[in-house]
Amino acid sequence: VEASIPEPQRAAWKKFQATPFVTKEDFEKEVVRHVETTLARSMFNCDETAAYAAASLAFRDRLITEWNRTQQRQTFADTKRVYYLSLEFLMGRAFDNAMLNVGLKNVAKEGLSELGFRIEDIISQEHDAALGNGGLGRLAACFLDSMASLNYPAWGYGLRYRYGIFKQEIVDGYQVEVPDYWLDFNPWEFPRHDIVVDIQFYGGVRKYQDEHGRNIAKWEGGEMVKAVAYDVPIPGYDTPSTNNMRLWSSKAASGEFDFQKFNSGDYESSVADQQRAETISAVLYPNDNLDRGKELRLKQQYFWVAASLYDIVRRFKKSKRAWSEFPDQVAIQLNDTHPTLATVELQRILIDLEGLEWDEAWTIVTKTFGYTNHTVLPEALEKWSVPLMQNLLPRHLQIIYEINMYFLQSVERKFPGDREMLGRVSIIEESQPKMVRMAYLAIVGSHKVNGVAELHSDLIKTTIFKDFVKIFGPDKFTNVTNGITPRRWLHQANPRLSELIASKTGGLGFLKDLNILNELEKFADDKEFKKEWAEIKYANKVRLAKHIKTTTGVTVNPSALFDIQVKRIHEYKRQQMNIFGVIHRYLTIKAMTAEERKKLAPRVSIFGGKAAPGYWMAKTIIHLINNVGAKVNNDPDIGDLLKVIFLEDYNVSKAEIITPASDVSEHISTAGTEASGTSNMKFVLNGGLIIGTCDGANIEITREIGENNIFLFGNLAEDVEDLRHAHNYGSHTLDPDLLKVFETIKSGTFGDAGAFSALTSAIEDHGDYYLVSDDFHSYIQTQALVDEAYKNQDEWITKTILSVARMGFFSSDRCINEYAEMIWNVEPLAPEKGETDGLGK
Ligand code: CR1
Repeated sequence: VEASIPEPQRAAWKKFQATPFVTKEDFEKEVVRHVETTLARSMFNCDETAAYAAASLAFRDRLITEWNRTQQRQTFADTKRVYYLSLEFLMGRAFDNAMLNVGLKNVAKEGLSELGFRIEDIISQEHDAALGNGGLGRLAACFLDSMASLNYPAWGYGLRYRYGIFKQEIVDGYQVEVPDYWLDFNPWEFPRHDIVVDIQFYGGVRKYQDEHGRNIAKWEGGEMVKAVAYDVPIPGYDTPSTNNMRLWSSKAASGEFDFQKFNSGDYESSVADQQRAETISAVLYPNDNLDRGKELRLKQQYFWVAASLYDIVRRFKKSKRAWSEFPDQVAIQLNDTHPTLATVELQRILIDLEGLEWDEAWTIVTKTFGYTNHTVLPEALEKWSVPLMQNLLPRHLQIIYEINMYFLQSVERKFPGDREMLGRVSIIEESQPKMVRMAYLAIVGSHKVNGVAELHSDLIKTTIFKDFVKIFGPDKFTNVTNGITPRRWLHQANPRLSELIASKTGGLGFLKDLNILNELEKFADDKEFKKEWAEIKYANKVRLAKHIKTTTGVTVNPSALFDIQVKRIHEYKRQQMNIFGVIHRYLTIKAMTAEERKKLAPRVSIFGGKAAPGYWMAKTIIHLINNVGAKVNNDPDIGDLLKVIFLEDYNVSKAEIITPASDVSEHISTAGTEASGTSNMKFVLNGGLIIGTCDGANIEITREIGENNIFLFGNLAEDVEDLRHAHNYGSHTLDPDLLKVFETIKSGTFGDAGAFSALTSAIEDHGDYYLVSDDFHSYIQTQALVDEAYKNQDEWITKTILSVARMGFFSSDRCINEYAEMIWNVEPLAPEKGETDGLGK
């Protein structure tokens, strides 16, 4: 490409190429330029919002320059790229992250200060990019950070929702949802109005034979919508590599049809068409671990998958390689089943548009894709109704049937005569209406399937995908335990702790190789170090206490034990068990003498998390937490001994304040239900202990940090089925302490007793599916152990230091290297030597 440009022209471009700023002066110059030109303001009307905008734009320009270089380098090297397809990217704020990753936070801090601003105030101007629900979306964000930091040539592909996850308000104890219109001003995205893809829906399939007698299928008619690309640069930490997250936005295809309508005076319906098109990328579905099967969701999925594949295929075709080399150039990871249609779409492109034979095409497809499963919960496993798909994507449904036919033929060959097996593993469920089982399609269309923690990966092999292990063999199934990026979840969220660790481990190297934390073990008994360690935790608790005061009006004592459970509200995560435990504690304190009360460790129970708008039970849990808080926090008998806080609108930027402030955090899902959990890792990495069940990544955390440093309780996954059976078919006696809690609720102590009857009757009358009663005693006892342990602060601090020292395994860098080696077969592409000149340090 470069050779085609004449030398003098090339020289001119080189001479005037954009140079990323490095010095404070250049940064300030850029900020002022953006204030005065981009924003058309001046020093006289530059408020904090404008300063944030200008400073971010200065960084965006810088990132885009590096982005361009990275893309050129990758194109030139022509090596394999990874494409991470995710309907959710829960990025949070970008500004602080960008400053830290390029190593210019101090430069920006001083520069802003000279211009009259405090950097903290500017950082807090930013609206979270909240394009996700919970762990699955945040995992995708951590992965992007790691892929860039490790110099992998990798792109994220997602949807540019106009509304991210709703904002939660608490009104009279109830959750109220408010739309999150976040695009008013977003300096981090880069619209690519020249990158537009036509996406087709509905219509029909015409089959005919061409002049060579080949059978041709053509998808015709229907509706067209345009997908417009928006690029968000993803800076790596301490490397110039800057990857891309491409988000698609839907727009009406203003084809002839619309103009005709418009000209014939049918203005309204041409506007309606436009709105219908824009609806596709309008809103993130606010469900976590729940599938609702709505047509618009399927439209979102195909729209995003088709645009992304068009882009990927176009890039591949530029290289003029043979199709058989596609899997050597492209690895596509399916983040859950949401993008599974991509396997079908690639098959369609290859056979219908590129003229490949079925088998040749399907070999390419399966070599290209990998599928990550994130849940075993039946209500979260995606299924699409056949009639719905027939209508929206008629050609894809045909291809799915054909994939299924060939697949079932291969099963039949392997297990002759096993008709039940065929029925069980069929991609099409023979129900009324018939359903397409997306997880099965994803397995058949991929070369690797992975779970996200060891227990979870074992469970999928022995339960929901058992038959597929028999069919494909065990090697197709693997585990990649989740991880988190230490850049955001240690360095950014807890700068003082990061600094202290750096001072003892020879600098910030641990942010790139988290195993270096191991060196902290030798300070676990170092008096001076422990003092500083404890001071930092205290300061973080003070910061959270201030946040609690300003947002709820409640004063909490920063010396009390902070017990935190923040995550989506879900029955399987068992916030209800936590609040029942809090009520039990309240009753216990009430029954104590003044002398007994003196011996008690004061506690603050902190909750946070959103309930899906249609999840009534989860909303009831929020209501109960708030009503218990209202009662307990105002009971003069109780004072500082117990406070109950519900933090409104839990999101990524609030997590950055909350996570460093825990003494104990709760990860108490029914064993076998939480695939991994990732906040458990964040809390431990920030010097908090865990109370948790033997579930998800808690098990591996225990293995790494040692069982003396974690409070485990409850029944094991292997016993859950029998317990549930006993509830339904045996005699079901409930825990007596739990029954006392229920009596108190029913007596109206926490307001209208009827409001909470669903919570108690789920346990008393409906089989207690999540084993709250079975685990309650063990939970309460373990909480008492927590109280005891906390009294010995010296030992407690040692435990937290040892835990942090042993958390190296949970870096998302380790995960990404595992994916790269076991699933993607890609190598990092390190920047050339001179390229690092642009870096801040
Ligand atoms: C799981 O519930 C896990 C994340 C990321 C969630 C959680 O335990 O940490 O995925 N699953 O792997 C999910 O959202 C749709 O499934």
